[in-house]
Amino acid sequence: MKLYYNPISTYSQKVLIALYEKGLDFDSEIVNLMDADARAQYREVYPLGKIPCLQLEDGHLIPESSIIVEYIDPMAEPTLIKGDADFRRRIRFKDRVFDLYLNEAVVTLLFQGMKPESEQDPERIEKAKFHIATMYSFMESELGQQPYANGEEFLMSDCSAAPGLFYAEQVAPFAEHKNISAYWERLKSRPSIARTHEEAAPILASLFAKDAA
Ligand SMILES: N[C@@H](CCC(=O)N[C@@H](CS)C(=O)NCC(=O)O)C(=O)O
Repeated sequence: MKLYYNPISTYSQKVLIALYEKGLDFDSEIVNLMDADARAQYREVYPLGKIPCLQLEDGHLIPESSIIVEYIDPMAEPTLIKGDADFRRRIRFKDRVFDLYLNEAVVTLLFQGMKPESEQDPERIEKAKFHIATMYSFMESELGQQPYANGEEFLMSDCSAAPGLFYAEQVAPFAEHKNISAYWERLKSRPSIARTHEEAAPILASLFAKDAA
């Protein structure tokens, strides 16, 4: 199987974390979303142009990060979506809200912050800040009771939380939230997550160098 992705893309990182946790072999192709030609070329593969997307040997496509994690989950340990139907629902719920209200909101702040102030959208910024504050309050309370998003074990919901928190350190610092900070230290120390940071670092460094030029 082959993963279309980019090391700095949050949704790609979520899938990479799951693949690295499981030690699965896969081919990969980096899609440069900043390049119009590369974007057009990738739309020939997946018309929506979204990454990540997993392509199977027979050419079948599996887009959408959560669906990819669900697809690979039975292939190897550790299992990332487990338990009875209600517990699995809880894992999926956290995966959803981390995607929609943490990850999306953090990326909005990141992109808005790259624009000159006159081109920023105050309404989008305000909504993103509201979503992040609400998520931080929810996470701080939940993580007071348990080390990982859904309890004692690292699961799909943690794969989803990590990429948002990675960028949140810059645009929505959470140092005052002691439980989230401890959770982030716990996540960062996992080899799967550290590896995604190492792979993103050179691309992020070159982006910021261009910004500074
Ligand atoms: N719901 C999708 C979201 C994927 C997504 O928005 N990926 C971003 C990169 S992190 C992307 O492909 N953006 C390009 C675009 O929107 O055209 C998932 O979970 O995979």
